[in-house]
Amino acid sequence: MYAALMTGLSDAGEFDPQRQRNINDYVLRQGLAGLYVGGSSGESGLLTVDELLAQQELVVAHAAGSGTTLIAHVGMPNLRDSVRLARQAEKLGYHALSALPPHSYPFSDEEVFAYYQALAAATDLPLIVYEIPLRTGRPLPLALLVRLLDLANVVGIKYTSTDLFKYSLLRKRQPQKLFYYGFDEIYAAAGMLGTEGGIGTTYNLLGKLYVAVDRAVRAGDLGRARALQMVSQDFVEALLETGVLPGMKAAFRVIGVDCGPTRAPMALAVADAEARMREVLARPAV
Ligand code: NAY
Repeated sequence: MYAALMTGLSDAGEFDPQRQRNINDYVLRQGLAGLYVGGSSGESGLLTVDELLAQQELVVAHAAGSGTTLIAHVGMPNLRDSVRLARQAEKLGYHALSALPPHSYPFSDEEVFAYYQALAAATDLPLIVYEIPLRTGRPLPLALLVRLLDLANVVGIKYTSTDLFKYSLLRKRQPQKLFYYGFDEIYAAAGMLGTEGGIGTTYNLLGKLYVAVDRAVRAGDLGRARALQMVSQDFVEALLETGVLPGMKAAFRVIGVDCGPTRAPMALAVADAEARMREVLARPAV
């Protein structure tokens, strides 16, 4: 189970190394397998490539010796930047890469395929492709996902879609690949169909909860899995009102992790976000 690591910013909205360390310190104590660095949860769509390169360096130095598996997300709107991030991640000793599909224009299936083919060939690192219609504007066809998983160096997929039938069909066609599910609030449902793990935003704060959900699913204890998943659902329901990332940062502030705001234009949707987060975090866990 991997936290899609969040990013520490200063009050003025600059990348803030100390605040990044504050987040890292907390997340590294959650008992997770590793970190997914520079993804959507890290506000990568709002950061510059230089900031993402600096964050990669900081996280690898901070996590050194902790036994944490590090996946660098390198999916940028253009292939050049993605390759630049991927090559640095390889040099720094990241264990794997992942990337959003090209997402700034309505790209064709062949453009998406060519993007992943070039990225997979740019380093020797294993690559995890990504299905996330919420970010790309369209679900990738099953046949394209099957082809992408056949590419050399591609070891698996981060699947962030509610289409669990397509998920199952893809697993059936690519049984040797790794499947990480990306919607935290329904992880157990995908887990029931079979996952190698999950990668998510709320794991930053509730990592231990997701480790427990995953264990319950694997043990076949569906009653416990459901009860634990409900805790995550209450939390995500509150986040959907505050805005997911701004609300997560409010929740971090509530528990004393100084992480700063989100980068504009991303902003809190409500004025009393910290009070809401305090209330939902005070509810008894299972
Ligand atoms: C990342 O950094 O790429 C992700 O974390 C993707 C996974 C998240 N999905 C989206 C659409 O952002 O963790 C989820 C999501 O925030 C959570 O399930 C709440 O809906």
